[in-house]
Amino acid sequence: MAMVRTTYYVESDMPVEKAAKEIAAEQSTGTWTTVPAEREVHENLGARVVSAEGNTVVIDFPEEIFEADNVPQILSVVAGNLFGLGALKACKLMDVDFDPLAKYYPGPEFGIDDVRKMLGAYDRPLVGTIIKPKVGLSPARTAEVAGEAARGGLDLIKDDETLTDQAFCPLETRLTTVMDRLNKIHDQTGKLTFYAVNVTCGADQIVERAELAVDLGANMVMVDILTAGFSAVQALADVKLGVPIHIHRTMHGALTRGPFGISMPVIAKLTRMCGGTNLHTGTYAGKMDRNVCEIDEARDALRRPWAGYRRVWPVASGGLYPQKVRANLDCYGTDVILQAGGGIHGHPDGTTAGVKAMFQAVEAWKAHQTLEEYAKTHKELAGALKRWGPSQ
Ligand code: RUB
Ligand code: CA
Repeated sequence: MAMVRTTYYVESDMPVEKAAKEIAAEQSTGTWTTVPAEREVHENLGARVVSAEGNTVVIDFPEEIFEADNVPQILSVVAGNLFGLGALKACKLMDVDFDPLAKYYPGPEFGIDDVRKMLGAYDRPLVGTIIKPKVGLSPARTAEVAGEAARGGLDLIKDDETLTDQAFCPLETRLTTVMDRLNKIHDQTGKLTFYAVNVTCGADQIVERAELAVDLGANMVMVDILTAGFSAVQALADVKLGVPIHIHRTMHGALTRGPFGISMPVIAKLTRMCGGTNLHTGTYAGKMDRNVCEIDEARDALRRPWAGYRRVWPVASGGLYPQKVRANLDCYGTDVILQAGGGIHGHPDGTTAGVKAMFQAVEAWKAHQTLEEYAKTHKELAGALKRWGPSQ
């Protein structure tokens, strides 16, 4: 019988072996006391404690306990009630080996290689931006900012996580206005720029909204995967939208930062299974909290060969600006999307200069030069250094 192996970090006043047994029971066939039919069902569906040492508990769940292509049900098993068990002081789902279930998932329609081909961008990281201010711009102003970014040679422009279809910037008008601008620039320069329009909404509407976006000319869509749910992305992958799906992880801190939760590598694996092409995985230097081991593992979960899926992009984002590029590229390498919002639009000479400064920081990294050296012949980078201080 194939097993889905899970690894938990556990803290409890009770011995770790006992805590492990309680988790295995609660999440499979048991409860706090024995019930008559338990013995009949335990044989086939009971979870087994593989090991319990220090704070690490490894539990195997039989494949049969899962409804294989139902992510909410899978999460209810491996990441459900256990977090509420009174005997546990900390409990974090660190890893899941989804191999027995992977074949039931569509995986991404587009991966790193497809996107590189579409952009004609090889041997370098991609550079993207989040339109800022994150909310409040009209469709026309959004398109202006997008146009300025595209003129700098940017690869990807995205909405922010809280912008969907509000009255001040309706999705349809925003999308068509932005794409109109980007298509004109594409015609003039030959350079494609993706626009990830945020189609996040309720389960009853998301497929329709994403299909409408594609019909209206979207070349990428974005979903807030944790607020919308993994199955929202799976539903989009199932209909084969024909465009890559950018995944924002807003709300992840509620799962990844505290004593109880789910680690980023697990979120990364599920995102890839469900069909995401880009996933925010954090920065090695930037404004958001980080757990370096989890970034490493999430990065690898997206890029390593796995289950025949396409390799997909980690996205470094959150407080990025040219001075933070080196630290991120040293750890991510070139198969990464570097994304800067304030670090591009806050450039003293504006958005186009901000994009150029980001690319110049990438070039400096490739050329093994300090930003200060490179800035001697690159004025946009010099402007960024003046604005945000010396290289780090
Ligand atoms: C970053 C931003 C994103 C963060 C979220 O803007 O808007 O929502 O990347 O964090 P800015 P994470 O570049 O102005 O800081 O990517 O870690 O989930
Ligand atoms: Ca944001």
